[in-house]
Amino acid sequence: ASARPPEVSADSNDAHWMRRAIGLAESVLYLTAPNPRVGCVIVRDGQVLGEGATQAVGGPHAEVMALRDMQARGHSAAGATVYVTLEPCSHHGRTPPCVDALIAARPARVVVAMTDPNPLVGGKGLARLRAAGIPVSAAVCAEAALALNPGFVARMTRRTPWLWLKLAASMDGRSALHNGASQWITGPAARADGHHWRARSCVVLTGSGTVRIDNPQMNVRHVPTPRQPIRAIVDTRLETPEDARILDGGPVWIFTCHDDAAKARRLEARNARVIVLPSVPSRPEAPNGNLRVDLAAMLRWMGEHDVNEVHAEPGSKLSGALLQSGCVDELLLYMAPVLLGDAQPMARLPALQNLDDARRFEFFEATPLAPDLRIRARVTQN
Ligand code: AOF
Ligand code: ZN
Repeated sequence: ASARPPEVSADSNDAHWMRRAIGLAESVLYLTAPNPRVGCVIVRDGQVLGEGATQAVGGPHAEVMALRDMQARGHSAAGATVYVTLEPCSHHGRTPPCVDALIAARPARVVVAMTDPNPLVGGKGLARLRAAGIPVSAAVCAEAALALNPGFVARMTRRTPWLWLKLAASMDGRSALHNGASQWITGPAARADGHHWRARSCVVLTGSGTVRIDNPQMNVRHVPTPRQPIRAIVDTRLETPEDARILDGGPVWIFTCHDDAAKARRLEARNARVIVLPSVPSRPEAPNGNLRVDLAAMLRWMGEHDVNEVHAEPGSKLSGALLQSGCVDELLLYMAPVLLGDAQPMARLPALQNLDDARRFEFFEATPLAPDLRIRARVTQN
């Protein structure tokens, strides 16, 4: 047999097995919050000895699941390579350090996709493996691994969650009729897809206007999920009705600037938690006008309360405010093949004097969800 250059074949195998580990992490997309989704595969001579993914918070990490799977199949890690999508943890959190379990199992090598942005780990896991004499390779499929956990990385590095803004609009960027009539603009496929994004999030966020007009539940329905996200409402004047359907079941966070203890007590009797935050002018260009909740302060509060991913589904006013205050990381734009004419804009933003002041995005994905289209756009400038 002709010998292939060993480093080339090793590299392509590494990417192959890491992609399998990423697939395992994707299988727990709805489960692990606030922990990151991590996958792990243990391989020897092209054979999978064991594999696993992170369990619900407080449960075992991916490496421990894979080692248990390996032992249950009657294998040991001698001579094997461990592929893991995130650097193994080196700290005592809710569970003991995965590096200890790996060092005890003594694989020939460990390959990771990315280091753990958690400052409690941050390279220490890799250093401990190397110090124990186990060779480590890093940065295999790093971009795909990062995409598994944008919110965990955001919370660890900038202390605020990752925020998706979902907008459903006509081709002319309109969301509802001027008379406020709320109707489904997009079809069932787009609606089900929206529930997938809710399911992966820690928090589903909307505004009190939407709660009062549409009376939505904002929970996950059209996809099976082991966990419901927390629902949250931006409610500047604390106007959420006590009989709103969103308050049925599960915790709801209400962010307000209106410190009304009696109303707060009535809402708290309905499972809500009322969080009073500072206010800012609702229109930065007209600072003496109305006030609204400081949305950046809300995101900092969420970051302190273990929120990785926020899925925002607000009306046009809060959509505009989130965009204007630089809170949006990505748009999920569901576009229906319809023109609505003079209706509500999908996001209410002030008129521009200068095109240089326009908000700019980068389209990076367009998916047909017949009859609609899902466009993903990254914010390039806040
Ligand atoms: C891993 N493998 O599968 C995950 C890791 O409180 P604990 O013990 O569950 O620790 C949570 C931290 O562990 C989390 O913040 C992150 O740094 C890391 N997650 N590490 O080795 C895994 N999910
Ligand atoms: Zn761990």
